[in-house]
Amino acid sequence: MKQIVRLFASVIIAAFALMYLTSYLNSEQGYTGGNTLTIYNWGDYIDEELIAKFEEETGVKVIYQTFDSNEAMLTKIAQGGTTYDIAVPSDYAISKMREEDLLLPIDKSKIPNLQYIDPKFMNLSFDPDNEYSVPYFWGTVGIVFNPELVDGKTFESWEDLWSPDLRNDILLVDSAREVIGMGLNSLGYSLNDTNEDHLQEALKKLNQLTPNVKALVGDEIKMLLANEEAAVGLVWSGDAAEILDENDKLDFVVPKEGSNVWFDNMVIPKTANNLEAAHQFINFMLDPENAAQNAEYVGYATPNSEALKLLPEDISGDERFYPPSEVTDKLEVYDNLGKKMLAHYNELFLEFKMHSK
Ligand code: SPD
Repeated sequence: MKQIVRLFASVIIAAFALMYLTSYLNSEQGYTGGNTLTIYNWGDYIDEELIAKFEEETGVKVIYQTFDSNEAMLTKIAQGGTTYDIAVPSDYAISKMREEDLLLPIDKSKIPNLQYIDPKFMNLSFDPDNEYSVPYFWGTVGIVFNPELVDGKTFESWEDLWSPDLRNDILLVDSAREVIGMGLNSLGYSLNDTNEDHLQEALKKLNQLTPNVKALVGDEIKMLLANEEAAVGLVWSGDAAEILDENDKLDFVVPKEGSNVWFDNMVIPKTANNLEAAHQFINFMLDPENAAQNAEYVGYATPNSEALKLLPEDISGDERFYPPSEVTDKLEVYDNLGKKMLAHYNELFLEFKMHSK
């Protein structure tokens, strides 16, 4: 009898362990069930208090996962096996996801707060009519520098990064389009250039930068620059805003040859499970108070004109992070260069990374 009880107990324990393991693996892979919402966003890109507020207001449980590049996000969603309800790709990645039929159309009747988005962020070329995406944050790419560590040097031009005085003193954001784009821009080429000679010239130019490159890093770039572990960084504008908030000795510029202006939008992947909650979440993030809280927390520029009015003037009036249209009109948006060319950009980036090791 004792043996039967022991066997029964072991079966029960094994069943509970299996249930726990399955639910853990499911949440790790973005599988959802019940009233849950699985979000796939960039790291450090939301005020987590807003997730708690959304859960409280709606009763929906959020499973939150992060990525560190459009390329990583695209690969994961394209390979299938995940059921993300929301993802936050950038411009060219949205165009690619539309092309590969990875997105569901947005039901705008469920997003009344769309009225607060400044029209200049709507109907952009990567998603005309915003059929598949809703603006989240936008920004530029530029140089953060610490005037005290660079002997008063200025960074008006990308070329300034190649100065021999900056040996082992530059951190680069670990992202293919940004780094290859910088190489192309430094030579006066478009950051969407597909001419093989120009791309090879850009790679050669970038390889010459390697003595100055201390490391290619992800979100840690903010902490490293704020803590003065390096004098200079190639960063996204919102990260720069956060760095300067931590250490006001530093400054941020967009070099004169030009740079990238980018847009990160919320989308609903085709494999989503909870469309109702996905629309609820998008609408929630567009509520002006929530959008302002989020923008103040993460440091990135909000496309929400009502939220902008709620931000302190020292944030909304800072043209380094909210550049006017006269400035952004001269910058380029990344094009969707097509599968083959995007893969080629990634290969060139890997070659550069191998060279800088
Ligand atoms: N830590 C959040 C970073 C988000 C940056 N998105 C910019 C994408 C530019 N293509």
